Amino acid sequence: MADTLAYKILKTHLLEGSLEPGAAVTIKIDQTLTQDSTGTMVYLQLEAMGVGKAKTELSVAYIDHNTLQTGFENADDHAFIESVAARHGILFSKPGGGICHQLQLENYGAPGKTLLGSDSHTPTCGGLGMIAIGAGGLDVAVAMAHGAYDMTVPRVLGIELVGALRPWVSAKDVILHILKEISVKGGVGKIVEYFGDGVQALSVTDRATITNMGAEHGATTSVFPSDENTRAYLSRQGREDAWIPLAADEGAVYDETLKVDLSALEPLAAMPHSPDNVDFVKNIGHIKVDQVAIGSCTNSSYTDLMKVAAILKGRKVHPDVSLVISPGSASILSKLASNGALADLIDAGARILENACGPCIGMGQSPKSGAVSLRTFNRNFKGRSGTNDADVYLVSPETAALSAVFGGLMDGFAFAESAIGFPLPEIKAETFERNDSFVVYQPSAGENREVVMGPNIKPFPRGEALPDTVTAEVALVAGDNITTDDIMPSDSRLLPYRSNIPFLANYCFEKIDAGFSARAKAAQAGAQKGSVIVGGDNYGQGSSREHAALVPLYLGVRAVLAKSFARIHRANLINSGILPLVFENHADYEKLRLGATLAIEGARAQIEQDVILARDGDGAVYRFLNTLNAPEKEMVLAGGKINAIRQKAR
Ligand code: MIC
Ligand code: SF4
Repeated sequence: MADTLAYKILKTHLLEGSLEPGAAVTIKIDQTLTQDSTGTMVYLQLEAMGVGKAKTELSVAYIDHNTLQTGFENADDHAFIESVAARHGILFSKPGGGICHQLQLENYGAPGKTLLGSDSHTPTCGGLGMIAIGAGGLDVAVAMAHGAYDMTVPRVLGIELVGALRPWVSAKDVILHILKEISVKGGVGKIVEYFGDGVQALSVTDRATITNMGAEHGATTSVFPSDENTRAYLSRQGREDAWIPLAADEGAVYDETLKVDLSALEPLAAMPHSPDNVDFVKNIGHIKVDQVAIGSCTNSSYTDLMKVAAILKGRKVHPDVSLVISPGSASILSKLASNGALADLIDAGARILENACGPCIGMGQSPKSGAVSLRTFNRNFKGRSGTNDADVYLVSPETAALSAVFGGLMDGFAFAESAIGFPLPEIKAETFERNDSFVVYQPSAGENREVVMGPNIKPFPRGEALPDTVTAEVALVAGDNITTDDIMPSDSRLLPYRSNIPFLANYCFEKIDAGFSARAKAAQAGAQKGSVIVGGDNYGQGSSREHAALVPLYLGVRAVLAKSFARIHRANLINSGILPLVFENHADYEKLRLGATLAIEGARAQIEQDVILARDGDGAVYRFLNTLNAPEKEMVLAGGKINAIRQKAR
């Protein structure tokens, strides 16, 4: 049978189960990555498993999110991660080396391999022809302990690319166009596979921009073929030996297809406050801009920054604009320094930040009140910048740089046609010296290395076995597309506490309902002994942070009742022993009010049924679809994944 590229890679990694859409399978994981803001939980969990050297071919622990170090907390987390990495033979990438996804692409990604990462943008390496999946921290810890990952087989959406991009239009516009077409939930349950003649017109870093932002439409991952462009990229990174050619079989059939004519695309922007709220830059008009931020794992490659430098060379950043740039890696910054582009950026008035996530996760550079901020990043959820009333637009590096000069949102096409327009120079691909200065190679599993744990690192909460009757109070009714940033906000104030769940618990849902935490605590201490959260469609979209499940677990949340769930968050709830239940009748969502009580009687037996019934205080019965597969049922019954693993071992 002719296979899609995605299924070809999955087939060579299949350990258990059969590759059919919707089936539960276990696949072999070749590589893992963690970053520091999810990493402390991962390594606490890995330590709790009592295993030795990581079973993967390669595992890397990056420090890139919490690099402000405003107090001892971040630095303590780094030291903890470094010590555990040493115990398990995991490479440690120090702060300053760059952003995990960019570094993985440059230094370790390889076509045909699988990668599991505790960050939702792990699919960046899909640009190299890998199956790279973002997951909750516990799943990544298990992958390191056992070299395997349990997943539901996705369907494959084939996106055929034809034509080639015109100047001033770039990979960011391709993925913004796709988000406009399929929305923030259009990829859920799917792998997006790119094919067609247009693929060859895109470099590996262009492809990585597109697969990176596949996280925003909710896909399990996105993947490009591995071709001569892939070989050239790897060879420029000094790793041609990692190259193999890979593509879908001739005649492969996709579950769905979509066609994108690259030559027809124009500069686009995602408007506040969602990555799929996309329109043409020319339609949005020349709105005044206060801040421009260039970087993030989506658009911080050498080519991206060279384009920015070429646009800024000899020009000045508009007096009303603050332009900040965070390069993707130390190698990129070093190259910009040696070829003079860094001077062009600085001379134009750009503020150069550390090679890290920085403003993308609200670690500094929050814009002023009511500001318009243009960002080359991937998420513009309300408040994520650290300024709740800021309007964040997501754009390409070209659009960002031009707009920084003009002080307003600027369409590259209009610029190119104007008297001052100039052709965007072709950026010459560069050969890179590998920069190992930020990587600590752990020679062997130093199991005797002591784990270094600062006072901010608190134990993670553990679930309890599902009781026979679950009683709970509705502690929150939320709308559609609730993000994990809504559930567990992250910014420079809260990110230092990623290893301190009790502290974070005070801020759960803070931005959308500041009373939630107190209500959940009261329900936990009261007669119902716990609470439920009611949500709309695509509940839990966005990041992979399992804090969005661990904090509710700590607060006594027993179930989330929603119209539908985002993939990673659903898995994180189950891993924590929290029931994700899907409304059978969406009209019931309207009926459940804050403070209502609910009882799921015979919950342990009901877990085996297709429909789970809950009764409210007035006797009304609500019906929920049970979407749990067999291993997921075991986890919910046991009160989470770690308990289930322990039970199995016994
Ligand atoms: C994000 O972009 O939201 C993050 C911060 O990288 C998260 C991980 C986290 O919350 O630590 C993600 O994308 O998974
Ligand atoms: Fe870091 Fe932003 Fe990428 Fe998340 S999306 S990994 S915060 S750069």
